[in-house]
Amino acid sequence: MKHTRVILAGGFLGAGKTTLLWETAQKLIGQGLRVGLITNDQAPELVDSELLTLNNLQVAEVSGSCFCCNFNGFTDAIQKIRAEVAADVIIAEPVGSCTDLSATIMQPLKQYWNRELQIAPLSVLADPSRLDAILAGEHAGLHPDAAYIYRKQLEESDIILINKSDLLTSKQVEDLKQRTSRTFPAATVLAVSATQGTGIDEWLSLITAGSEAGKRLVEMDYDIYAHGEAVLGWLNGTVRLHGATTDWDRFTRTFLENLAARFDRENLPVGHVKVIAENGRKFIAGNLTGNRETLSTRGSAGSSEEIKLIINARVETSPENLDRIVRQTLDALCADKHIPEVTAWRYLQPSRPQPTHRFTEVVSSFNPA
Ligand SMILES: Nc1nc2c(ncn2[C@@H]2O[C@H](COP(=O)(O)OP(=O)(O)OP(=O)(O)O)[C@@H](O)[C@H]2O)c(=O)[nH]1
Ligand SMILES: [Mg+2]
Repeated sequence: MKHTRVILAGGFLGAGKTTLLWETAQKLIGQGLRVGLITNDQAPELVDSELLTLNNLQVAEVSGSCFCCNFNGFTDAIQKIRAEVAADVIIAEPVGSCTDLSATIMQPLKQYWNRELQIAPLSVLADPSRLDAILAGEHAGLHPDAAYIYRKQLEESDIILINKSDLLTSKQVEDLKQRTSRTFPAATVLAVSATQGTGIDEWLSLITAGSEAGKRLVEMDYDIYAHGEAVLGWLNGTVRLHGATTDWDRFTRTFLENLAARFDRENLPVGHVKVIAENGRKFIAGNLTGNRETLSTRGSAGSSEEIKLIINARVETSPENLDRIVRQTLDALCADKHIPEVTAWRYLQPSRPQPTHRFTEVVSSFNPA
């Protein structure tokens, strides 16, 4: 069977991975290529998968653990997409709190899947405001061990994509690129905007030019890494709301605003809170990638008597507290107007990463003809 190119697009929670997957898939499909996407999370019921599927993209999901702790689940997802759409390109988004991907994914892929797959360089996205703080030796509002994960993701990357460059002036972009290159000299640094589609062609050219993939392994302290993940409470829930006719755009925005106000008031750093409200094929998606100022929504779910709401929250607090805050906020908003029917609800603390494979040497990227 022909080679399928597999692109791993990592990066911390909220860096813009799913947005990049969507935008890149549109570009590649426009060029006549068949594209498949793979999402990943510690638990099922993913906003990301729903969002991409609603946009008519072919998505496979690995949920229940990260790619590195379920390498076979990851390669099964690759096989499934290859069988279903004969994909020319597969773009995979690992969990945002996951690192050590060069040792646990890139090297095993090169070692065991070299005949079927063309493995692209490890690309890691960074949100400019968090990146700016990390480069200054700060913690970007995160627990120091979560900031350790952020730094390690960049350190092991082949390509660093400074995303959301539309929020910066060109001088700020240049300055950030230079500082990033100085701190992570082994990586190629590009600026992109996943929402505007800029810089993506340059990134794809670099990938298709046959640059080396998984060029280096980095030292990783699994105690710090595990703790950096464990400080995050994780909640994935799906709820159907029935009741009075409601403007769901306003509802979703208010829900996120109330959540943000509560997290800010209680000094709980937000990794990423994402919500999608679906009214048939109409939907609104909302995100919170830090304090209340980071709140954004897009799309429109219109008005109706019923909605499906998926909530994925990653916040630095215990999962029990996160559950309490999300439930209380939703209940208060529903009041006596909506009856919430929970169809799935899980909250957890990510367990210590135990990768299926962990290579200690770099595998040559040689691709047989
Ligand atoms: N301004 C701007 N916002 C962006 C860009 N890319 C992503 N975003 C926003 O950043 C937020 C997070 O985007 P996602 O694509 O969901 O981020 P992610 O990395 O997939 O997040 P996780 O899956 O939770 O790790 C959303 O509000 C996006 O609209 C960009 O290029 N510019
Ligand atoms: Mg995502």
